[in-house]
Amino acid sequence: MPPGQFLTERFPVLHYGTTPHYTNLQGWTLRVFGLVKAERVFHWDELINLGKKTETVDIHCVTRWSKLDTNWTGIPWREFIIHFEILPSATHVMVHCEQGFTTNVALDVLDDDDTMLAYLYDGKPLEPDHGYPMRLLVPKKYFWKSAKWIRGFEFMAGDRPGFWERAGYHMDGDPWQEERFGW
Ligand SMILES: Nc1nc2c(c(=O)[nH]1)N[C@H]1C(S)=C(S)[C@@H](COP(=O)(O)O)O[C@H]1N2
Ligand SMILES: [Mo]
Repeated sequence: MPPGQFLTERFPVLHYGTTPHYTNLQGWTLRVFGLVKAERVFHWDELINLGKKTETVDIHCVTRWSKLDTNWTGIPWREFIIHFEILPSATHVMVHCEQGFTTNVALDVLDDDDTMLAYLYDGKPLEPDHGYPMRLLVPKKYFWKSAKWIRGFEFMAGDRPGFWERAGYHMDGDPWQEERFGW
């Protein structure tokens, strides 16, 4: 366990704002923009056919709960990014979600085997509260970086704070280093 964390068996729900609900995924899109050679808009059916894997990982919330052996299925980040060209000047990504939530993640953090665009939990579609239809999963970082209800990735040159980072949380958020706050 990372320092300062306690174990929970539950799956707490934590977010700012309200839970979005979708009646269908017809109009759902995921937009890739910023420092890419050409902007892309992915539709649901297209996106989930880009690749698939299942992994079991531990998750750590900055409010000190950790949950072990959580099981997720999604599109591996590395299989996702081969479908567009990221410009060499890009170093970070701003993740954009429903209702304006954002979080910043470094490209070299995303470029790993354990990051994915997750859409199943324990083999079933995500619960609305946990990010249906799709969330980012970055298990190496505090769980606020695992943005729920994702709608876009903006590739950036340099880092910029997202929603919680502007509120004082750490830009990187490594639980093993206890990078909780930015000040
Ligand atoms: N869109 C969005 N994603 C979000 C948040 C949020 O407020 N909005 N909160 C983050 C925080 S602080 C945590 S701890 C996790 C909680 O995920 P869970 O509700 O599935 O446990 O979601 C993260 N993703
Ligand atoms: Mo959190």
